[in-house]
Amino acid sequence: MRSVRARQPMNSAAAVSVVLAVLCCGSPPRPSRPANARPAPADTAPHPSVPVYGYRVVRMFPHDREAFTQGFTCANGLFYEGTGLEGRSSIRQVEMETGRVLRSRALASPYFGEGIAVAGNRLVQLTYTSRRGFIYRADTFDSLGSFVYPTEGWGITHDGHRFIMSDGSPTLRFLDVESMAVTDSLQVTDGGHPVVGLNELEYVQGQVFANLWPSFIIARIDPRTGRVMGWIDLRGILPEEELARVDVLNGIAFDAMENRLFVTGKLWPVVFEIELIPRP
Ligand SMILES: [Ca+2]
Repeated sequence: MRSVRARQPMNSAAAVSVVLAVLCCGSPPRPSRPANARPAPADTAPHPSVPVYGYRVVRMFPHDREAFTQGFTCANGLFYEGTGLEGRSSIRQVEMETGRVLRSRALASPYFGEGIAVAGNRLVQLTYTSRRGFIYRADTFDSLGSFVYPTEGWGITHDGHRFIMSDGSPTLRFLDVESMAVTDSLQVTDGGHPVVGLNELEYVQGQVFANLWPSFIIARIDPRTGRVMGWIDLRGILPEEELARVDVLNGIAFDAMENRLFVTGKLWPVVFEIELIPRP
């Protein structure tokens, strides 16, 4: 299954049309995908009763076009990024202003790197189908061990007390920060309907932001109830001419110190700092 995502980068234009259909019609055609591909959020019709946000680009930062971004976060004035694909997976410390990789550590095959989160001086990295995660010192990337979990690994974030992880289904799981054991789980719903495709995560001021694979849409989730409290629509953030060269939106980072929100994606040329604009 992992080769599907590796060898068949998602067609962003197709995803946009799917999401557009969802937003406009509520009953979109299913995209043509291999039977074993990950689920699309075609069943995830943003509920009209919750706010929809557009965006304003505040600033753009360089991003490595070769980085198949699977995890993205912000700590200590730096970006931390996890990249995927077998043989190309890594964790990175990145200087915000320049995009320069200050430190990196490769993840050996056959592991396929996925989401990352930083808690204190620990960086946690998930893998796609191996059901094993890795723990590193966030400052040196020295190994601190590994842990196992019962599902695929997609996204992970830290809410100050627990890790929260996704596996592409509507379920978020909560992990104890010391034992890394799953202690709780939650179904994410919108208008009573499960929300599939939850991918890269970021804890932002009491909510879990999750970008939905494969789309330009972010769900704002109440981590107490699982309910979607709002949708962020990032369609149009990349110029048309870039869409054929990149893969999907897959990175949300929040700088809690300066209240800055960043997004990027797989093979994207830039990181966008954005401000959310409520739509009437
Ligand atoms: Ca993140």
